[in-house]
Amino acid sequence: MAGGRGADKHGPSAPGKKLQRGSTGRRALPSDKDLKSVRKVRQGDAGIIAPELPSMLLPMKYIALGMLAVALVCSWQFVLLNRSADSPSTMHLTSVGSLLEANISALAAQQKGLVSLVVRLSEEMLKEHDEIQSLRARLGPTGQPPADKIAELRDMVSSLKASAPSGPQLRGSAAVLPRPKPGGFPQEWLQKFSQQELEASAKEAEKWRDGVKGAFQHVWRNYRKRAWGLDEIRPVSGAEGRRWGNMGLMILDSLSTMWVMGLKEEFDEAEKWVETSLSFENSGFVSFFETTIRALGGLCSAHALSGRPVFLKRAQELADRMLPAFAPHEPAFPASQVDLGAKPGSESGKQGWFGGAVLAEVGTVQLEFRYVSQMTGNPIYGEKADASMRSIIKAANGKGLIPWGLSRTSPTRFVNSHVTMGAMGDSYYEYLIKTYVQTDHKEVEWKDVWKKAMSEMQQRLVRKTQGGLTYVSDEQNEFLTDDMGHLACFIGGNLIYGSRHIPETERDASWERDAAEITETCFQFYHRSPTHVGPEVERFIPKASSPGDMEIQLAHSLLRPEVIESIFYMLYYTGDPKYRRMCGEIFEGLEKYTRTTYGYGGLYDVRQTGHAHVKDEMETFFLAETLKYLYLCFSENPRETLDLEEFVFNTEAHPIRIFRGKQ
Ligand code: DMJ
Repeated sequence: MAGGRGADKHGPSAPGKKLQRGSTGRRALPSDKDLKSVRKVRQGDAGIIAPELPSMLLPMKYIALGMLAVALVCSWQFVLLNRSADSPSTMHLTSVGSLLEANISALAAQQKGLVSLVVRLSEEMLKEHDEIQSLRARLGPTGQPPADKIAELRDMVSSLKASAPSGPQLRGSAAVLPRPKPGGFPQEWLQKFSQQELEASAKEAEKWRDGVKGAFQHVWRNYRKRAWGLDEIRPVSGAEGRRWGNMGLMILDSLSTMWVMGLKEEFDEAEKWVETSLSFENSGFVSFFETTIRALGGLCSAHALSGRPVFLKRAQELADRMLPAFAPHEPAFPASQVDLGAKPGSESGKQGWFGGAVLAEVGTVQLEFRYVSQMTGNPIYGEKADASMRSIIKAANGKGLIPWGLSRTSPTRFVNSHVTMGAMGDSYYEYLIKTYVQTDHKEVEWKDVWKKAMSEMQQRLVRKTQGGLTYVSDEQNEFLTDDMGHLACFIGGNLIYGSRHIPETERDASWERDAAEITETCFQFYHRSPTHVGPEVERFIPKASSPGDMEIQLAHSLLRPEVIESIFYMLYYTGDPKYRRMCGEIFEGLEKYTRTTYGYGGLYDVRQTGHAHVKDEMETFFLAETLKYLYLCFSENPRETLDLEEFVFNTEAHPIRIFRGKQ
């Protein structure tokens, strides 16, 4: 618990106090609590309780010496008793004499035991004393660990971390994720907020964190009972939901959330299902994009988190079934739809509603396919994904911002002029920076394109209303629409994430400023809605002042994650308690207006508070993303639940391990 430190320092159990004189005038023996405190000094964070050590050392010394004195007296008494028991005169004593002899022997035996006990105790005390003294010597005169020692320790920890091999063979246990440690807030947080503020914020979030876990369990219970192995469950009727390829999409998309929430039993059961019942044979044609981010991403992540080989095996099988959908020529895009069960020789890919290629679809493949290559050692998956991305970048011809429609003919060209951070464009930009992170910041080409795109976005798409709302507009035929979709709200988080991952010398301070302002605007999607659930699209009125500067354009909600996602990144890096409160408000809105008998349903109109407005539809991303980001926001220190130096989220919030080199 975060509050533990303060209590140790000043509370009634302070070791210095306990070792004061007892009522008899002699020094009291250390109590259990005192001994625990001594142990704490040895095992815990020495810097925190170090100031109490000096007051403790003196009594410890006296006690130890006292013990030795008692031991000496006892030994002497023992020798005397033994002598009298062995004396020849006692051989001629009567039965009274024999009784006395027996008593003396018993007494001698007791004394013997007592002496060895005292000796053992004294030895223990002296050992403790020596250890405390050496600890004290290492702490130096201030009682605080020297800064260079701390730096040395940090280096040691990070080099150990870096050299720790990742991969299936070494990650077989369920203990890969560091569990939250009590009270350890990041230094960066502590520079802006006091320990007390951060503790109060974490405390406030406890009920929300338990609530979010409960929300997941509520859905899962019903899914297990009524729709186990199906792609979706309907949250109002409890019937089977939409079909996505008959592959238990709900299970695949929920694995990583269960792991992050520590739902081990549920995770184990899902693993068994993946091992014994998952089949891609009867999928028919499925969306290449959705299958990549939800199913393949879910399996890769389950493997990255748990290290259990079955997930990699099934991920590779799925990737193999998807490979034929990649065009063997320029542009090397995957088809929009893929038949996972296609028989050899039959058509496995086909186009969707849009004849060409959708930017977000063909530009959101790298994290998952590269992971399969890295873990299996077969480069083909990553190469296909990279080729698709390179076809886009080639068509961009040096531009950062690009329209979302591309031709599938060579040379690739753009077939519309709709530039957006929302639907159709979003995750292409997201994956540019994340691929750079996934390569442990080694492949700079992706980062350079991302940087270009972000500065062009700031110049062309980012605007501010008179009321002070910073938003990211779509651009069509070179005109701003002043619309911003919920999907585009991911960009706040992506901006701060990217700016924290690129070299400091390349950072633009305005990214972090815009990240905060855009996230604030996106929160207003929810805050200004009567249900506190945000709508799908808002329109901004640049010349209006608040609150007339934002109007709902599309009023429904699919319980999307992007706003919470950005709040999560802002909290992760800044620690500002206001972000937790934002998530708290959103979560309470979701609980109140979208919870149903069998799950959580989207809303037809976020302005209506009646239950008639709840849809009988629940996307699997609600479990994969919305609940996961909420849970992380409510964690005491999210980076101890999920460390972004070790993992990168795919666009479906599945953590994928950052690749640190060849296996
Ligand atoms: C998710 O499936 C992914 O985040 C994707 O990139 C787009 N949006 C949905 C959720 O809104």
